Amino acid sequence: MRLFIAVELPPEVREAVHAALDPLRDRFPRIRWVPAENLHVTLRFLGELGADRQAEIEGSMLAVARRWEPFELSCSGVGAFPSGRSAKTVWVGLGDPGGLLKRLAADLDDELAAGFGREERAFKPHLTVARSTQRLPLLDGLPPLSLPSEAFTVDRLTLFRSHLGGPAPEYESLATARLGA
Ligand code: 3AM
Repeated sequence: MRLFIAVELPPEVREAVHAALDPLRDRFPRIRWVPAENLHVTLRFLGELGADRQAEIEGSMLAVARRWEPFELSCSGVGAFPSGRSAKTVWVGLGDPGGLLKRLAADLDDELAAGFGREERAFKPHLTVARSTQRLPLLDGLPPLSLPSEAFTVDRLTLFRSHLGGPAPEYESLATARLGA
């Protein structure tokens, strides 16, 4: 199973982010835009693992979640990787003033290290919103976008299974762990 652990977004935030990107989507309709229902914050990609590892992952998620309390995040602008002029990935950044999301991802990484190794790449809080196979000037002359400004609450971790192969991946929620429970 192809697995990852993420923070889900409230449906109204997913829809608002998706709608805010309409002007950009109108300019570049042919790149792969992430459908609203797939928007999430990946905390840790686990990769292909046997179903026999699921209980261990859930145990780690619960151990971490118990040490935390719910906290707030908000959207903070649009960016692109590697750069706005020559982009393959477009993302919406997340305002995480206390660095809590980063610490949560690090806590999860520590908990998973013994069984699953460590994530080598630095954690950057974001929502991936579009992917392109070619590098394109996706953010050149960025049209005005009004991202949702209200904060939303991070109150659980979710283990997702990716089903690839369709026009967009399908993310199946396998388990959740509530922060502070
Ligand atoms: O939501 P984002 O885009 O941050 O890019 C994939 C996505 O992250 C990432 O896991 C999330 C759910 O699919 N992902 C896919 N393959 C990966 C890999 N080999 C990967 N992250 C790290 N290494």
